Amino acid sequence: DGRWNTYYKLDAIYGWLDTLATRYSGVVTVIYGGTSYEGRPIKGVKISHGPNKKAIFIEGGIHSREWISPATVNYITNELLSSKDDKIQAVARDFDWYIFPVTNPDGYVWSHEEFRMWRKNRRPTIGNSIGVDLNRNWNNNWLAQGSSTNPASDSYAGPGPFSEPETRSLSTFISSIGDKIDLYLSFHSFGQLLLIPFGNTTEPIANYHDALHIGKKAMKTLSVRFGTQYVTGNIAEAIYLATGGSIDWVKEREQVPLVYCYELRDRGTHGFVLPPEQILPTSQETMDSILELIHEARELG
Ligand code: 0X9
Ligand code: ZN
Repeated sequence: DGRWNTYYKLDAIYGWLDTLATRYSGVVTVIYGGTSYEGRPIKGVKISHGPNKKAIFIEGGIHSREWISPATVNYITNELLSSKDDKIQAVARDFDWYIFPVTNPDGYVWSHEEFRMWRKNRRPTIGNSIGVDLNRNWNNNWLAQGSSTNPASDSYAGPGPFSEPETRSLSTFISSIGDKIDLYLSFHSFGQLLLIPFGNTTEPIANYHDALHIGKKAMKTLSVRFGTQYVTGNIAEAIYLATGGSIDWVKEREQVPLVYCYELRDRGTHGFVLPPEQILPTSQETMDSILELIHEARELG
C-alpha cells in the first residue's frame, strides 16, 4: 500500500475515517471526542467486532507539530482493519478500539498552513497570546511541574485545569468508557521513549514493575525489525517532570491498568520534521510493539 509516504492534511485524514465507516460498516463507526475551539470535530473511529469487549484507547496528535503521531495512528487503524496477519486480526477482534488520530485539530491545521512548529491549540488567551499546551491542561496535578503560567510559552498550562474545549470534551468521552479501557496509548514525538506515569514524581506507580516489564519487552520487539532503540521508564526519570498530561489523568482518575506515552522517532536528527520516508518503518515497528504490549499484558493478567 503506497499511501504511507506522505503526511496528510486534516481534511484528508477525516475524509479517510469516513470512508472506513462505509467500507467496514458494522465494524467501524465514526466517533466524536468533542469540538475544537475553532469548531472542528475531534473525529475518531471505533472498531468493534462485537459486544462486551474491553477497550484499547489510542490518542494521537495532541501536539500538532508531531506529525508522525497521527500518521502512525492512521497506519495502526489501517492494519487493524485490513491486515492479513493472524496476530493483528486477533487483537482487532478481541478488543474495542477507540482511535483519535488528531486530538488537536486546530493546531494540526495551523502547523500545515501557517507555522510548521506549532504545538498548542489555537485559542486566544491573554494579551496577544494564542494557545494552551493540551498536554499540560488535564486535571491531574495541574501546573505542579514542568508547566508554564506564561501564555506565550509552548508549555502554557492554561488558565485552569480543563480550560480548553479539546481536553474537556475528550476527557468526558474517555470517562464515558473509562471502566472498559485496559490499555491507553498516547502518541507523541520525538525521542524514542516509552513513558510510564506519573510526570510529577519518580515514585513508582502501584504496578510500575509490571508496566516496566511489559514496556521493555515491547520495546525489545520494536527494535527487531529495524534496530530502533527505545528507552522505557517513568516520565519524570526518562524525560522530565511534567504534569497535566493526558496519561497521568487517565491513570489516576480512570484507573486504567496500563497507560503509556510513546515518543516516536527520531532522537533529534530530524526531530519533529521526520522525513516522510520514515512514516512506514516507524509505523511498522510501532505496530510490532503494540502486539507485544498486548501479548505481555495478557500473560501477566
Ligand atoms: O512534554 C510533553 O508533553 C511530552 N513530550 S513532547 O516532546 N512530545 O512534548 C511528554 C509527555 C509525558 N508527560 C506526561 N504525560 N505527563
Ligand atoms: Zn508531544
